[in-house]
Amino acid sequence: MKTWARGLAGLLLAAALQPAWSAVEDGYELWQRYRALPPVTQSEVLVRALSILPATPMTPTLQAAVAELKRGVAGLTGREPAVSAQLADGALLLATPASAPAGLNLPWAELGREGYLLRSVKLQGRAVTLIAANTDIGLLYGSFAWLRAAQTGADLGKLDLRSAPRLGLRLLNHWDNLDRTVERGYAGASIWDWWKLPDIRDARYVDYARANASLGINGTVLNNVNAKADSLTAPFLAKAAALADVFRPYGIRVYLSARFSAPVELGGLKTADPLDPAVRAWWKAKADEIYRRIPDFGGFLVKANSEGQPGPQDYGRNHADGANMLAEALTPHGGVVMWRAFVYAPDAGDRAKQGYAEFQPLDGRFAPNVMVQVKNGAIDFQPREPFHPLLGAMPKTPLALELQITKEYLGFSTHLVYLGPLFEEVLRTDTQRPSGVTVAGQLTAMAGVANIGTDRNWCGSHFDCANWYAFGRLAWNADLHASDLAREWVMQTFTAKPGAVDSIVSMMTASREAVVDYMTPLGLHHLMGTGHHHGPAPWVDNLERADWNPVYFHRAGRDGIGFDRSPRGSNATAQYAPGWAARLARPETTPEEWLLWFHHLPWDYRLASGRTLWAELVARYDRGVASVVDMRARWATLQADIDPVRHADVTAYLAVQEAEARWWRDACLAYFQSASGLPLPPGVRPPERSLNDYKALRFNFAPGRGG
Ligand code: BDP
Repeated sequence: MKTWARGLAGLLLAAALQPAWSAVEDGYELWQRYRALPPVTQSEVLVRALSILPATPMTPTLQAAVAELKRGVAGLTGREPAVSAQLADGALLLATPASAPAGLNLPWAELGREGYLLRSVKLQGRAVTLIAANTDIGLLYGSFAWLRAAQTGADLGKLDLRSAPRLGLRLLNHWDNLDRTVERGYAGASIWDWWKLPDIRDARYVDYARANASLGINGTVLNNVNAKADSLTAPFLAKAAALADVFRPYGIRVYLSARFSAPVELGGLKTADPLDPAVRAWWKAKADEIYRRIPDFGGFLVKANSEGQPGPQDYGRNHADGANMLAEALTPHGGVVMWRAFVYAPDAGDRAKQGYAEFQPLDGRFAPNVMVQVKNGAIDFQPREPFHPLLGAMPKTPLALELQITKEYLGFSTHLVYLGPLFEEVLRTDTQRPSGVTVAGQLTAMAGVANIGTDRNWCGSHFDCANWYAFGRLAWNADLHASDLAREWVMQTFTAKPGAVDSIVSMMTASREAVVDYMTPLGLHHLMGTGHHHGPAPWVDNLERADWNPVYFHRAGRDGIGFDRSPRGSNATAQYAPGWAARLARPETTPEEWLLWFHHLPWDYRLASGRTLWAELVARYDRGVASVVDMRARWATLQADIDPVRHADVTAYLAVQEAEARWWRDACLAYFQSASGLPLPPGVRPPERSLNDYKALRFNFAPGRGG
């Protein structure tokens, strides 16, 4: 070979060995990128997916499953499998009990309506992979599971995997307004283009459905819990129906947030009293109208008598009266009501106690198709909260757990905070009602407040998509581990290179503890800026309602810091099961992570570390900042492993996060020092600016305030 030709061949070889970054690595494809696998894995996938043998009859859902398998295999291997009616070696065989070849003895009953089984078998002498389920939606979930297995290093020749969700309802809650603003949205505008619907159906709706179905999410509440009655008018129902049509093949039902006063606003009635026959008739007629348009409509989500929303208490009725009226209207159609327990009245004592106080006595009084939807903690989606005392305390009422995927209080979409560990922490907590029954064990449904918007990468940052992913996977199976989910997500989203995967997973798993440390360590909570919740503002004490002020929550002064919820204080601890109540009543037995949530302690109180409370607080703020510095350094080492565009995006975001973590640390220490009157421990860096400088900062146009 001529020298120049050898040179060229060398160059070409070098180019071939370089990871082939695609021009479209902008995050849009989420964890469904299906980029070419390394050659060895590629041939492994190829021999297992030479052809697809679909079940019959061919429904739209099955079509979606086959299309996804084709798309996935084509992307991963460069060769699209043929769809065939012949059983051949290397076939992916999609089977339901009706279409399965004779002689297959499978545990169909255990798969339920939505579960699936993946198994490598020999059938009539052929080596095939079975994707089996009782329904077409089970087959769709199974197809996604097979694609996940192919991308995350499973041995595709020895598959034997069975999975069925324990929770029947796994939902996203969109806090999207009809004008396309999004309450607590940090990823652009609402993806629902209400104005152009129902005629224009954005292609993005299909990709939204594919992403959700790949996780097993089977419902979506389209509009904000702070609802406008307009969402129940005929034009908007037509728009919701168009979305429902797009989502139906993917097993996703549409739900709406309902405004309790709609009979007055839309129906011209004088009252929305749930015991008034005319009001009941109005809701029945409305439900009938909705089901005429959306035959598989899921039901209503309701925020009532909370933060100014109308509700049954406006008429001297209780939450059960309100919820049961809506339930009655939905019952003939099989719909459900998800009635939120996020309520707190002004000046009614400890805000953390109010949800339990209003709802627990109503246990047993709700109609069977009502679920009470409870946030994971009793205040509001903080970086860390103890589990909500209602979880486990309403044994006669189906409970839905509400988690927030959008990071309202955790640095919006600019901070890298992987929420898997937060979700796992609450799901795994033993409620002791009775002992050994975890929060997950008390649930009927899970709802995640979505972080999705029109941003090209869907969630406002690449890493925030991992939170959507982790929520969906945990809603399907709460026994999964956050770190395993991070690994799956990284392998599908960024790279499968082992060292890089480990590095990114460790960044992700450390990130939740980091944000707790640099924002609200040791059980502190709600120190965020007024209204928008951006940045530190522990000094705020002038808001209309006491329980909107950070000073109400931390109570820092010369004598110490923390909210006394022990029996000597508000006695919120008594709302927990006796074992927990006894533990939480005393600071020595309260988990240190929750210490200042439950106790007001002197600054010289000694912690397990041997440090005083003041020194520990300072150390935690410092640890949080150090952890972000470490994340940044790790990410910098990954430049060769990640495509340049996304690597640069994350690099820029981490710089913002580090600056804001320092700001949080400095502003909080400056303020708490002014409260404690204590000097900083020796060697500790003083805050960069004066407390007054931090107090003077304003963020008038911070995102997420909604319309
Ligand atoms: C808080 C949000 C507010 C929501 C409210 C809710 O700040 O925007 O409307 O919760 O959950 O987290 O209803």
